[in-house]
Amino acid sequence: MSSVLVLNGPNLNLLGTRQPEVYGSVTLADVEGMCIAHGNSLGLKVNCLQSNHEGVMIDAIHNAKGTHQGIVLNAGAYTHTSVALMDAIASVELPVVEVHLSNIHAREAFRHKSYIAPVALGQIAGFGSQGYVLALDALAAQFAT
Ligand code: DHK
Repeated sequence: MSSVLVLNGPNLNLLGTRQPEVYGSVTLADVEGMCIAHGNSLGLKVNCLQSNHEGVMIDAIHNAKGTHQGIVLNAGAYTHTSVALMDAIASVELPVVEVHLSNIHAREAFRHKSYIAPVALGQIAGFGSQGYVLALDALAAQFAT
């Protein structure tokens, strides 16, 4: 059975109460539960991690090599700043699907730039928590090829 890491970055622990008009009213626990259940339906084992710390996220990406076959990543604001996360993804050579709850391209200009996008399989943005489900579908399809 393939394993997928669902990795959420800074401030996503506050989902549900944080700017619900932007990020929706579902909590991180809801998102993670949805990912585990949808993963099950696809025959994927889903492990979830959230951290507010860039180094912890980098360690999690390194540790995913050999233990997971793909990553669903919402790097939060590190998306727009972190060369280190980009390098970590490039180093482990695992398929990564970049997810954003909001449509980052319809927001402030500084959110249009993603350091994750060049090293990701693809990007899903603007579909709220459904984006995580779509990302798991994309990885499952990738594993089947
Ligand atoms: C989440 C964040 O925390 C922001 O910093 C990003 C992303 C967008 C999201 O839409 O999920 O800019």
